[in-house]
Amino acid sequence: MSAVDRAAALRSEANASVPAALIALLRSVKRIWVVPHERPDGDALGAALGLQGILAQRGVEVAVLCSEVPPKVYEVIPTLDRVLLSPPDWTPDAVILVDCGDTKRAGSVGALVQELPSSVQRATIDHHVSNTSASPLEWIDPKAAATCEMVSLIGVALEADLAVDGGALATTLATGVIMDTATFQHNNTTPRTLQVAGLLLAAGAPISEISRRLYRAKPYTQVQLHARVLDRVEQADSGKTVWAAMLRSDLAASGATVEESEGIVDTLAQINEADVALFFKEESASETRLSIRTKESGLDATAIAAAFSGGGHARAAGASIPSSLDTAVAAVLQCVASLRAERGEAS
Ligand SMILES: [Mn+2]
Repeated sequence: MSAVDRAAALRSEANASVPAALIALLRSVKRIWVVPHERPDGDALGAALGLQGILAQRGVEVAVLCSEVPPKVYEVIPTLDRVLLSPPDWTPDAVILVDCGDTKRAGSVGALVQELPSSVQRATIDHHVSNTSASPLEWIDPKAAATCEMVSLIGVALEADLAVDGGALATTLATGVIMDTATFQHNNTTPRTLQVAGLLLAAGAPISEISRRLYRAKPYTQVQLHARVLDRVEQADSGKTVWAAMLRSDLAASGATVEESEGIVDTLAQINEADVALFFKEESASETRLSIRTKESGLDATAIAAAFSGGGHARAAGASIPSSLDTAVAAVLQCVASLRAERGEAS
């Protein structure tokens, strides 16, 4: 089935899902700003640049404005270099926030948006359940796996050519879908997600290569850093808790950047015998960062984080602890042991 046929098969879903007022806005604008959230990820960038690619086909001038330089890993998006870090010299007809609900999440660009005249229309496209806005120009769909799934449906509703530029637009949109589903592994993946992904694949997105670059590619220094830290993995609570700590000296020794510690906690969380995984990062002599992962049957990660004024989700949470690494490790392990005892777990 061709991309055109696949788009046609999704058209009634797109027309039913995308609010008519949002489509009317996108059909009428001449110049807009599209703003992803601060510290943007692949979904926020893919949604913003994907919307740019779709609207460019209608002759709309679109500035994608971001508060930070996008991380290098997102160079998988062919048009990443079109992200602007400062506003253009024109006032837009409308501003669209993507992958976040309000301007506070858009960093320094959010402040610029607030300063725009009130005549500039505001719209939002987001899939976060915490977003409760009900304006017809704000399309919030918590059942969408990614904002890029939603922007793809906008492309279908506007009858855009998603196969344009040798698959560049499809690649941009697929990046967000693959990012937010961890390549269709998370339980947010729905039949519609796969239909959209099928459309993007048919339109030229190299799904396998995008996934490899996002999830299965690392610089040598990152592997060295992970090896050093994981070499010191320890067990507590008869193996049900596992933990490891990254020292400041590990960065110099491996030549890695602090961002390259990303993923260590996920490796710890893969250990079969444990239901709580803890990763400690020594930030300074008196500051330690804690990341927590727990399994479905295990403790609530937010209960551990809350004991140290942190937060997050039941399965993934974190906290910044104003103590030395050794003191923080001892306090957190003590806390986990107490929470286990409260649940009546045998020690
Ligand atoms: Mn997202």
